[in-house]
Amino acid sequence: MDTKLRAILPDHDLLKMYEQMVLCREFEESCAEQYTKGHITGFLHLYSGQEAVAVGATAALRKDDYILSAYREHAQAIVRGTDPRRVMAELFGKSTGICKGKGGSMHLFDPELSFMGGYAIVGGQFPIAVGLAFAAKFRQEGRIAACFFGDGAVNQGNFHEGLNWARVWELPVLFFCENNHYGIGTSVERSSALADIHKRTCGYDIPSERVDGMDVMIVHQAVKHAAEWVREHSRPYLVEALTYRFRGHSMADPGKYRAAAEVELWKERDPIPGFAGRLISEGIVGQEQLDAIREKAVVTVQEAVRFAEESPWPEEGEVFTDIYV
Ligand SMILES: Cc1ncc(C[n+]2csc(CCOP(=O)(O)OP(=O)(O)O)c2C)c(N)n1
Ligand SMILES: [Mg+2]
Repeated sequence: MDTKLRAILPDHDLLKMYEQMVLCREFEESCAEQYTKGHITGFLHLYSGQEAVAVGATAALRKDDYILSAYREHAQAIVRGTDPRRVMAELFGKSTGICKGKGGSMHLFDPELSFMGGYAIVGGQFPIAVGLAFAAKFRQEGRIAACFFGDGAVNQGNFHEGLNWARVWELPVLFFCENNHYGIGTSVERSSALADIHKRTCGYDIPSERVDGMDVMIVHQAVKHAAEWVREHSRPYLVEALTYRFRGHSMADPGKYRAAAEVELWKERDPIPGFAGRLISEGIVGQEQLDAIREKAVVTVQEAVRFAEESPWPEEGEVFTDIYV
């Protein structure tokens, strides 16, 4: 991108995006440690490598826009504003968790912040996003539903039904594909007849584009434009961001299906040092300030872990509350 950062956003916003990416990375790496210690159990899918996507996109949305995601969603919740302590406590299964410890890693939910989950069923978020957008349109609220999903979700019937109804009913849904090139161990090329995911919307007359998901500013600008378009026209739009997860699918995945050289190549495009380099070279910040931002993130995550450790387990009587029976 040739344009100077300051021409796009004020320093404060640029630094905030850097801060959020660093916080997400620290949070996820700490989760990995807590998992190996046995403090986090069950499935754990980490976001390291994909930070530019959640951060760039969320910053381009309105505060009351709905956000939905899949099960790799700690970063999306934290960037939206959920207290990292309550996210970590949720992962630990503690009563202070954002879902009282009953949802766990894959089912974060924070309706006060319009963060509507957290879905472990691949593609489970599509019909819900479409329904939320329908409600928003019906109530004339002017907000949109931003629906994050992986490349692995686009061969689900839900994806196609969602696109179809969003277009037929002219609903304000921003479909946002985080194409990290793999659904568990299967590459997009092996699972999709048309690997250019953004092109798949042509069957539903929905505009779309593909962007570099390792560049927070590119993601931000694309989503800003897309979200404005969705709001203005009350019509769906799809953005596909090309990204990469640095870790395995989940903590249980040794990742044997990817060549080490491929992973290394993508790590060279790590969105965090890449953005740091630009902030420095454009005179927006110095190395000392960047170090201080990292230090602050480390402390925030340490506090989140301590909070989770010290929090009580849910009471036995809680077993039957907040559930469908
Ligand atoms: C309906 C359904 N089918 C299969 C699974 C098993 N499964 C869990 S994750 C996953 C891959 C999804 O990949 P992608 O959408 O690309 O997300 P990523 O893990 O790359 O973030 C599959 C098939 C599931 N959870 N739900
Ligand atoms: Mg994927």
